[in-house]
This record gives sequence, C-alpha cells and structure tokens, in this order.
Amino acid sequence: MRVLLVQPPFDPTTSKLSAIGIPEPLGLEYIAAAIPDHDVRILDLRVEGSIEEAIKDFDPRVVGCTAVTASVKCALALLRAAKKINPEIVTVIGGHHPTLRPGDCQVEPVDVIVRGEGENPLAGLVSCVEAGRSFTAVDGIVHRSDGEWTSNPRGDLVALDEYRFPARALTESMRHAYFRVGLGSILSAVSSRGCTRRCHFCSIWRFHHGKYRRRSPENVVAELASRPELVLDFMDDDSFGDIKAMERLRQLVVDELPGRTFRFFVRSDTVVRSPDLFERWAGAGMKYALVGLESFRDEELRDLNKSATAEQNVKALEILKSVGIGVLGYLIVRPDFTEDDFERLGDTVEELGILQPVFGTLTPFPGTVLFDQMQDRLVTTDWEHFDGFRAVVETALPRPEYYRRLADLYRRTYRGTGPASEGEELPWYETLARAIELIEEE
Ligand code: B12
Ligand code: SF4
Repeated sequence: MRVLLVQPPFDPTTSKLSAIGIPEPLGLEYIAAAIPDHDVRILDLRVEGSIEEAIKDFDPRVVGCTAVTASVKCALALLRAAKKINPEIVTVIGGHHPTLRPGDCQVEPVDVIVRGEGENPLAGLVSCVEAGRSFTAVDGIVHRSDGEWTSNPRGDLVALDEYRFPARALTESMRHAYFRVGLGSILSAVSSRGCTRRCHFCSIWRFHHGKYRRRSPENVVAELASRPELVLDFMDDDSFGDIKAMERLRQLVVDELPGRTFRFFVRSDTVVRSPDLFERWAGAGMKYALVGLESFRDEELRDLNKSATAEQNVKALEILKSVGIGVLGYLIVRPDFTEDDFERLGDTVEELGILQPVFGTLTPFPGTVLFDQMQDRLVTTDWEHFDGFRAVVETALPRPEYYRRLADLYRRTYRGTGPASEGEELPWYETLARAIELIEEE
C-alpha cells in the first residue's frame, strides 16, 4: 500500500533558523521504517516539492503529517489539501502537538491522530486500512468513524532496540539539504528518548510518560557504522541521562567509529558531576554540546524547575571549555524582561564567553506546567505564533522594543563560526535577528 509521510515547511520566523541548518526528518524516517512492507515516500516540504504534486504523482492511500505546535495549522492545511484531491485518502497526524492537544486535531481533514511514538500505531493502522478493518484495536490513536471520535488506550512503551533503524533511503535524494553551517553534512540520530527531569517549560517528560529510555550502545553504533556522514548530531532530549551507558557508548565509538564528530544535548549539572566523562568524550570526538542553560539567576531556574543552578551553569561552561568542547547555549528571555534584564543577560553571555548563544522567548507550549500556569494570560492561541521567539503573553516593554532587544542580543553576543549558508550574504544570526524584529502582531 502507498503511504506518504509529510514534513511541513517551517513557519515564517523559524524558517530563518534554516539558514543555520536543517536536520533530517528523523521522526518520519523512524515511522517509515516501521512499515517495511509498504511503498512509502517522505515529502520534506522544508526542502522541496508540494503536496498536490506528490499526491497526483504517487496516489497514496494513507497520508501522514507530523506537527509541533508551530506547524499544526500548516499540517492540517496540508491534510485538507490531500483530502480535496482524493477524499478516499486516510489522513493521519502525529508528533508533539497532536499528542499533547489531540482535541485541536479532531477536525474535518483528519481521520486518525497518533499520540506519542508513532512506529507501532502507524504499523497497526496501515494494516487495518489494507485489510479494511476498523481501528478499534490500534493502541495510541484517536480516530473518527461515522463522525464520532474514539480515543484508544495509549499502549505500552516499547524498548527502543526493538525499533528498526530510520529509513534514511527515503530521504537520500534530499541529503544535500541536511546540513549545519560550520559542520557541513550531518546525520541526526537518537540514543535515548524522554527525560528524567521535569522542567516546567518543557513537555518532553509528559510526551514520554515520564520515562527515560535508552537504546543499547551496541544498537546505536550498529546504526551509525553503516553511515558515511562524519558529523553525528544527537536529537536526544538529554543524551547523558545515563552516565554508565554513555561511557559504554564512548568505548564502542573509540573502537568502531574513529574520526567522527559528535554533538550531544547535555545538562550543566551532569557536566559538573562527571567532568572526567566529558574529557574522555572530547577525546572520542565530541566537539559540541547543546546546553539548556536557560538563565543565570537561581530564582528563575527554580521557577522553571530546571533542577540546575546558576553556579552549575558557570562551572559547566568552564569544564567544557577546558576539555575543548564548544557550547551552544540556550537562554530564555522572559516576556517581563526590562531594559536592564536584557543588558544584564548580554553582559553575562559576554563575560562567560558563550560564543553561540541561542535566545528564545519563554513560551508556554501546550502540555507543559507553564501552559497550565499561564494559559489565562495568553494574548494569542494562534499556534503558528508559538515559534519560540514571539511573546504569546504581554511583554513588560512595548512589543516592538522587546523584539528589537531580543534581536540585538544576537547581534551583540553571537560569535559562532560559519558566516551564512551558501548563497546568503548575511550571517545566519543577522537573518534571524531581522526576522525577529519584523515579527508582526495581529
Ligand atoms: C530537531 C528538532 C528541531 C529541528 C527541526 C525538526 C524537524 N523535524 O523539523 C529545528 C532545530 C529546526 C527545530 C525547530 C523548532 N523546534 Co524543535 N525539536 C527538535 C528535537 C530536538 C528533535 C526532533 C526529533 O528528531 N526527535 C526524534 C524523533 C524520533 O521523535 P519525534 O520527531 O517526536 O517523532 C516521533 C513521534 O513524535 C511520532 N511522530 C512524529 N510525527 C509523526 C507523524 C505521524 C504521521 C505519526 C504517525 C507519528 C509521528 O512518531 C515519531 C517516532 O516515534 C525535538 C525534541 C525531541 N527530542 O524530540 C524538539 C522539539 C520538537 N522542538 C520544539 C520546538 C518548540 C521547536 C521550535 C518552536 C523552537 C524554535 N524556535 O527553535 C521550532 C519550530 C520549528 C517548526 N516550525 O517546525 C519542541 C516542540 C514542542 C511543541 N509543542 O511545539 C520540542 C519537543 C523540544 C522541547 N523540548 O520542547 N526543532
Ligand atoms: S528541558 Fe531538557 S532537562 Fe528539562 S525536562 Fe526538557 S528535556 Fe528534560
């Protein structure tokens, strides 16, 4: 049976992030791998193509689309377009937003909403479509039949080694587009899913039923050894959530993947607790760490339930620098920031020598504790606005001033390598800064 899986294009502001690189659609590659006996295509609209052409050319029976909050509106429009061309198509939506707010997707173009990991639900529903059976026995979905929505049980979490490796053959023709400025061609992978922590601004732990699961180090290395890419970029939520497993992975990497470069998501408190491990990983090719620093004020970190301190953030930066691991540091700008707060954050980033800071606006994404706390204060529920830069609650400064200062933080502090993507004249952060300044309020 023919199944088309669709990655929506970026929203207007985050499209500017694509100047720094686009990761492969790993979630879709994983779910495609779960239906090996079917004819599957991946349409990555961040890179090329159109839904209309793909449907006319491929004539799929099932069309599945992925969505985070910022892309859910677009995903629904794509499924609507699919149904318009062929009303017989079974439309499926999955990913973070449909999982955490399925009600938003219980609308006309959608037949099935997949909640949580998509591998087994997709395999189950595709075989039902093929056999002409109803979806009543497929765990992890909300589905429509005769106009009524039914929510099936979520199903058990699967041991990650049971999943097939991502179906990268389906995106091979778009590989040229999966790159990162300064790193070149990259391969995205995961060694774990979920997180042990409970940050209030993050929905990952709710998405994964509060569990942190790892693939065995052997399974990870077996996947990577078959790939030619030299830069391996891990999309884990917290790569070093299990120190022993990461030490074992390092040993295997030394033996079986020499000469590769690694980038991982790490927490500052983990770095401070295990500096030796990071020194050894630096020797094994870990050149970059993505660190959710969020803030250098303890009261803000406590408020976010980050379970790390400002002191740990500072210390982790020192340790990573001393072992030669470059840091991309995520920092949260709060809508109630005053001029002084912006100045002080810029000063701190400069003083600590964070060369690649990524500033985003504190956003109550659906499914987070923050959303529960702030939902009464939202100034918009247009999900496209939940792009991580727009303020979706009132700002203390006038809004144009808020965005100008957010943009200026990039201009003032960003010192990362890599000027611009090919053919672009501006450094990527300047492209992004201009997009932030132009955010239009409705
Ligand atoms: C890589 C990444 C990106 C990449 C792009 C990813 C992409 N594919 O387009 C970049 C850097 C560009 C990016 C941008 C943004 N991101 Co981002 N990103 C990630 C990250 C770190 C990894 C994604 C990944 O590959 N995961 C691994 C795969 C295996 O999991 P998965 O994608 O969830 O897919 C599984 C299920 O969700 C499900 N599934 C997914 N799609 C579908 C579709 C169907 C049909 C089915 C059946 C199942 C299914 O099955 C898959 C396999 O189990 C995640 C965090 C995370 N670890 O997931 C955040 C995450 C998805 N991003 C997030 C956010 C907030 C953003 C931004 C808004 C922030 C910003 N300003 O940068 C933008 C929005 C961009 C946009 N419009 O799409 C949030 C989403 C929260 C939310 N409710 O929206 C996450 C969860 C991070 C977090 N901790 O909160 N992101
Ligand atoms: S922000 Fe990071 S550490 Fe906190 S819950 Fe999310 S993934 Fe875990």
